[in-house]
Amino acid sequence: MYKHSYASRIQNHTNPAARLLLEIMERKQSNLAVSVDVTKAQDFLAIIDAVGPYVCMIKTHVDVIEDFEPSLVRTLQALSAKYDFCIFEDRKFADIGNTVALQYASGVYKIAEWSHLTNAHPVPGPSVVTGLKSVGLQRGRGLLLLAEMSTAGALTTGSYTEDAVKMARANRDFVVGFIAQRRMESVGASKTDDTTGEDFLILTPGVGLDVKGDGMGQQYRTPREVVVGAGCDVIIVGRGVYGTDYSLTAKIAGQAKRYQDEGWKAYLERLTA
Ligand code: S5P
Repeated sequence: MYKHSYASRIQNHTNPAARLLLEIMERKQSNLAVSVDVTKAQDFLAIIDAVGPYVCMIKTHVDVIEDFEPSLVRTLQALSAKYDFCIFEDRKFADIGNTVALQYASGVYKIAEWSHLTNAHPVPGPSVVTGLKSVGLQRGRGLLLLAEMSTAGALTTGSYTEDAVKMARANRDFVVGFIAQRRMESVGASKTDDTTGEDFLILTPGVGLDVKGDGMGQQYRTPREVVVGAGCDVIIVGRGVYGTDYSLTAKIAGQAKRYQDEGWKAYLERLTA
């Protein structure tokens, strides 16, 4: 059982984005990240305004927003300051180093300018980290590698996952952890997760309290299964929080509070088990 508290782990990280996330988690007593996957800027902002008090992080897919304008990012940053949450653009970079550096810094979205954390598929090998790091490190940004996915039949298993952990170990100033379904410290190591002396942030999607899947391959586990059973740090919840009617902001806020409570209760159970 991984028993280290979020507060005690801040000192294990030099990366400013990793430290900020752990500080916010402790301050707000929240290990909930809400993934806001909606296509209208107005809905996007209304959901963030509703869930803001309950989350440590907002995860975005900016490229699905149909009426995106650069001002939306400034509003998002203002909400991040108002409600005290980190921003994680779930870009899933997966190209050669030179291309991902351009995609991260430039284009319409200029992700590196506003997103504390982003992520990458390890599939191109270490050069994907080198490219992103050349843009993000100097700005105090952090990277998560997708070591495992939540979907049925995902190819992210065995030696692929092990190689993702190796890529992270070689870049600990920038790679702060993983998108994964369990802890990763013991992968490729002969010790248990909590005795390696390593500290990766484990952010875990595929979390839901009411349903087990979405009919398109997504697989859900409960916050307790993820945090106590698998030792993960942050639960990422999308549709389980905001449902299908985005105008029901009081209900959305209630769901966020429900997931915050469940996630934190599970964390306290893990610490004291
Ligand atoms: O393995 C993964 C990795 C990610 S980042 N499985 C996922 O579902 N995600 C993302 O988490 C996905 O892109 C989506 O934004 C979110 C899950 O949303 P939900 O509505 O199924 O909770």
